[in-house]
Amino acid sequence: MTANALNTSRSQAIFGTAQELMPGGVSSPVRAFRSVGGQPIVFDRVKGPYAWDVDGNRFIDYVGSWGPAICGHAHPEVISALQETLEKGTSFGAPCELENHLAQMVIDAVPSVEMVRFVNSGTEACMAVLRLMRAFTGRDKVIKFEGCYHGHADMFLVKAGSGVATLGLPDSPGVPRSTTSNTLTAPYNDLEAVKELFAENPDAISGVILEPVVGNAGFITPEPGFLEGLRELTKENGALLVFDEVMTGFRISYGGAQERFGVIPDLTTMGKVIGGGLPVGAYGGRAEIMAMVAPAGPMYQAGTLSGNPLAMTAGIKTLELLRQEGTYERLEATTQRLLKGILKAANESGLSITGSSISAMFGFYLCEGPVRNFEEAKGADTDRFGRLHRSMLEKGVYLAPSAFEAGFTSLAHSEADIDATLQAFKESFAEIA
Ligand code: KE4
Repeated sequence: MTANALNTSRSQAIFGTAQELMPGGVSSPVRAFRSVGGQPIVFDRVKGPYAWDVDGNRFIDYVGSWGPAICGHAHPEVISALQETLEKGTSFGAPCELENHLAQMVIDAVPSVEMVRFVNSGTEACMAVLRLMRAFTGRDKVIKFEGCYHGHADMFLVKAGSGVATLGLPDSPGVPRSTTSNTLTAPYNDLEAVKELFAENPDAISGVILEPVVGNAGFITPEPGFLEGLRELTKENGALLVFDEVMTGFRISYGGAQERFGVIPDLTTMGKVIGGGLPVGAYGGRAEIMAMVAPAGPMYQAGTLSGNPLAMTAGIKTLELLRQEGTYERLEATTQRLLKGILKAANESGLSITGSSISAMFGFYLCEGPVRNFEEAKGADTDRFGRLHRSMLEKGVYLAPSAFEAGFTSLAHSEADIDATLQAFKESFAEIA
């Protein structure tokens, strides 16, 4: 497809109206293409590894609804399971056995989780887990890392990643200083900085929360010893270690990053994949900590649609598909081949690039490597990434519309899809070099 051959007239008309109805025309900021330029593509439908826009253009999709579509979009078995549950209604607001079923699957899969509470988004899960950290330890401060994103709750909007980084926003207005004064930050992969924060705040830090593999500042992996060091530091200081696995959960492995790296936190947040495309978040961990959550204990958290049968059904079927033999070997092979091909194509065009992949997550930066933290990630050429993004769209490949997001593959991405993607990268790198 030659450049500018993409007809996006209906997308433009629909998005034009959207901007009159909703701030920025979107329901979530990163979708607005603000950092990559051009106008968002309005999706009409998705299936497997593909998305079609309202003008009939097909794209090979590496966003996958930001993580949930790990089995491929609209998997037939998920759809039929949903249709069956739909006959019984959409939301009960009462206990249902499907919650037991998904809860048992999560507990069986994720090493740190002995009990779990379902919510409706990753943001809710992270809000609740912070309240639980504070309730359990009686301490108010929390350590997070620059570039990590734990949803949009006030106390986490400090040097956050994802859309906050994408839009280059200073920490958001409307967040009182009093709310974030207990949020301490350190550079990712910097154990010394964490040690200093503990020394400066004796007996005051409830815990450390992090993305065990960072997917909200591009793609940053933990250096050897980093996760293990945090495990020791938190234990030494009577603080909790919390892995935010909303993105990595059931993607880095069936047991998440904690299983892959062999470092077991005290609490874990989850989302995306466990909802199979419907709104589900969750937090879980050691039973003695979870026993504090109302109504078992005094720490309050609630939600009208939490644990609804439709969302539970999509999550159950998705995890059933993922726990089949060979799933993660397949995801690893697909993603490694893609990433290696991207690096090779960029190098052949003389472009600076650094990147990596783990299981079904990958990312690259248009700069010299390595990128070990958010400061180094910000050194990437985001203007050139914008030109790359637009060029790849013209060639039928849909990348995350931000240099500060990770890429996602799925069980539906075929060898032919990867070959077509690598051909598009080769042509696009030549255009932007
Ligand atoms: P949600 O509230 O968006 O379901 O989850 C918040 C969240 C928490 N923790 C991690 C590690 C996350 O990645 C997220 C959400 N991820 C972004 C994508 N980088 C969601 C996309 C968006 O904001 O539109």
